Amino acid sequence: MSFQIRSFEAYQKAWGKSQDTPDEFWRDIANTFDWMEPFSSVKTGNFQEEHVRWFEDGKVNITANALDRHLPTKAHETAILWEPNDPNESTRKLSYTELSDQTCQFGNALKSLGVKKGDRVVLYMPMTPELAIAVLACARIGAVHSVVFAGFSAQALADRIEDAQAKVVITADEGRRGIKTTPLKATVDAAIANSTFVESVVVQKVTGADCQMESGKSIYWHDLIAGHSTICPPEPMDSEDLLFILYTSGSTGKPKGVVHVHGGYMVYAGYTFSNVFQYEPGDVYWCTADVGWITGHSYIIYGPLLNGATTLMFEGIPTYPDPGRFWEICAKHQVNQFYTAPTAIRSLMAAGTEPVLRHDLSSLKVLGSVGEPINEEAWQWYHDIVGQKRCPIVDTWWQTETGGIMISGLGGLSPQKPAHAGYPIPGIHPVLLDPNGQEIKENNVEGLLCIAHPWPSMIRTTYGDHERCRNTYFNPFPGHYFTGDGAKRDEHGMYRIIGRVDDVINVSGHRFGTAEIESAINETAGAIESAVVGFPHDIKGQGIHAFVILDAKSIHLTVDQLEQAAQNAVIHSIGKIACPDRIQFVTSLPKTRSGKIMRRILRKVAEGEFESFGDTSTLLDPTCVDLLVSGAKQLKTK
Ligand code: 7RM
Repeated sequence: MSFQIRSFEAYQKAWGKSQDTPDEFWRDIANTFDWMEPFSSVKTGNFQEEHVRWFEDGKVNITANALDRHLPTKAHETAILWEPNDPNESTRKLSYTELSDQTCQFGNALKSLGVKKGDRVVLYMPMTPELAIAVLACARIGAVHSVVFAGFSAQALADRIEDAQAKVVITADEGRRGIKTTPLKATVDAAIANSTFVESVVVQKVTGADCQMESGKSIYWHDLIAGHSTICPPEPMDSEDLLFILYTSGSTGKPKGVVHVHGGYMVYAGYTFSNVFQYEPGDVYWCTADVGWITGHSYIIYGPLLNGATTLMFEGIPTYPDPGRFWEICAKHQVNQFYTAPTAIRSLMAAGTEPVLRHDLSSLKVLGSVGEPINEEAWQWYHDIVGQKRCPIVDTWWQTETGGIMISGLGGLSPQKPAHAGYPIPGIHPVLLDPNGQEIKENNVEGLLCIAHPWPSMIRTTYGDHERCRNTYFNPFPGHYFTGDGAKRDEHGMYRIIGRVDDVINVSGHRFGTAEIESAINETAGAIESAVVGFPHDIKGQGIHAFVILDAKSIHLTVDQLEQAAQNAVIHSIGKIACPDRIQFVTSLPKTRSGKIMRRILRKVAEGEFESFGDTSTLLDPTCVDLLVSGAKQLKTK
């Protein structure tokens, strides 16, 4: 791509240009893509206005850029390389022609179900090529995809389907991860039992397990596509038309539907993929995320395909059949860029170096990290053992809301420092603010990480509730986008992300709001009130510690029964991934006279920090702290 930066000096120049003449900077990059009609302005509006629009009046379809554009030169090159859960099953390869044909065919099939431009389609699928095909097919016909991670419960799926008012749900009979199978179709059935919106359910056969296929509503993928043409012209979309909704947790209330659009998202995902990973033609790139998260959207599907890359998709888990699986796949497919999460690195680190060293990893050129701060020990292991001290690490900081990587080194070009995400991507202007909104100009001081100017793939709205979007991201510090993260900048201008400053817990790189988990726990019979905090966890980054107050009627139950009930409540309303690691039953919570829970105290207790609680004079009942401490000391940890 003509926008690929090739030296650190060129990066500095590009960043400078992006600040001096931002419209010119983004116009040139946007014009490397195919537009059906040119845009009349690069950017309209700013953070203080209701809306920011990019590439207004331009007509575009992201799939025309991710597929059609490559057909003249890459028709037979591999677009998607798929590695199944079971290493003895065969790999699948889809060339750009095959991916394009199957996308078009499935697009036509969706149209036959009545899906029209602007309709929402929910995808609840395992990591198969069909998931990528379904995503692209929605975009192709102008439908809005909303992928829901296949580990979420029926309740969580139902909430998302209802919020998006989805017309069609696409799923599979079962998902396979390691030795486990999950009944996806049955979960969808439970989720849509009371839905008034869902008209059809499309089911990919993965394991061949029997599923209930109610006639007139459910149809198998292979039956649905039969007879449909592989020609489906890309729907001309306004640059600002919705591409997808992806739900993510915040500090309050239900998960928010983060909205991204065709034009700006395309430009930024394409630009960042090329530059951060320094992808070169012929390389094999692998991101181990699930498409159910933003990382999978931007850096398994869209970013790589926009660049005509070969993107590897893996159905399974890092530890099946053994903890050498990632490295076996890297060697088997000669992976050049490998992108994973610190939690995976830490868990594989625990398996020792032998599973890594028994594979030939000489093809690797760039290693990436995403999802949470990477601790120095994990960084060093990744660098020394996986990368053999040869490969640069790009520690990529970004969010569902940002659409693409915001702060990161560019593979092999930028100076690197363990645990530091590094420098901003051209076009991105990070600032650190104090709680009063004053900019912190000194170095090595922690501040609230904000972004000073709009960028093309910024969140457009939270679906169905623009007010919530304004209040969460743009109103806290007028004129800025507020990230919810704390960060420090060193004397060289490199950023180190410290972590969330709000009530969001990051478990294995997955975000959960404490409020969301608390309301799940409060559904438990006998639970009166609860408070949830994160604590440092060796593998997961953060674990979940729940403090729960029970009513007197629950006293006949054993602690194990009560604990099980509370955990089941969370599994039921969110999914296993949000299950608390520890549940501590308490008789009271540390509240101020105004009734606010002092979470600072709970965090200290959960961290095993049993002294120096600071000022507790505003507590209604200061003796509550001693009880919390003695309870925590007795708690058996799992
Ligand atoms: C891409 C993604 C976003 C939150 C974000 C941070 C944390 C992500 C890093 C990181 C330190 C990183 N989207 N985070 N990447 N913290 N260094 N490289 O993860 O919406 O699911 O989460 O994740 O707290 O606000 S996300």
